[in-house]
Amino acid sequence: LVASLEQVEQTYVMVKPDGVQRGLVGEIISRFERKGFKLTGLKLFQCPKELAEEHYKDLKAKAFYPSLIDYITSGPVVCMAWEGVGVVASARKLIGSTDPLQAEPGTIRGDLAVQTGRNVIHGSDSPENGKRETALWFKEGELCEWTPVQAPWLR
Ligand code: 3AN
Repeated sequence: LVASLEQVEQTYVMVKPDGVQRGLVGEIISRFERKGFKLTGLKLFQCPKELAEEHYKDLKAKAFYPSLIDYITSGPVVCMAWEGVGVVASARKLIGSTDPLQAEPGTIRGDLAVQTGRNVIHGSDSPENGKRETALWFKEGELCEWTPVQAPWLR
């Protein structure tokens, strides 16, 4: 099965500061790798306040917005760009519900988190936001387009 180019999506996934502090980076990256998606960007990054505000601009009116900005900028995050057919919805499934107590066991939040305000990971919620957020968090030269040479059946 060869994926047509239009079906290939991009998503932006980020290990939040609590995930980095708790030493969950390898575990989280590993779940996406094992699923079979293609990593096209990866960096450890201290997020400036302005970028956090841009990323979460749709939540500006929420009461938790100031604490959300403090949380995301409290320490380094791991930024990832993943590519693949259906990667946006699939990443959301791997991640689990926003409230970790509602997230199913087997998901990242279901297995590794308790509180909504410390839910370890972010994943884009639509293909459109996947593109927007990837462009927001990565500069062009930081992304890598590559073709897996030995295992084309993984995509
Ligand atoms: P998701 O990250 O699952 O897409 P959103 O987009 O509704 O969820 O929320 C973005 C982030 O805002 C969440 N990951 C979480 O860190 C934070 N957040 C959402 N709802 C709450 C809440 N009720 N209290 C505190 N933080 C929240």
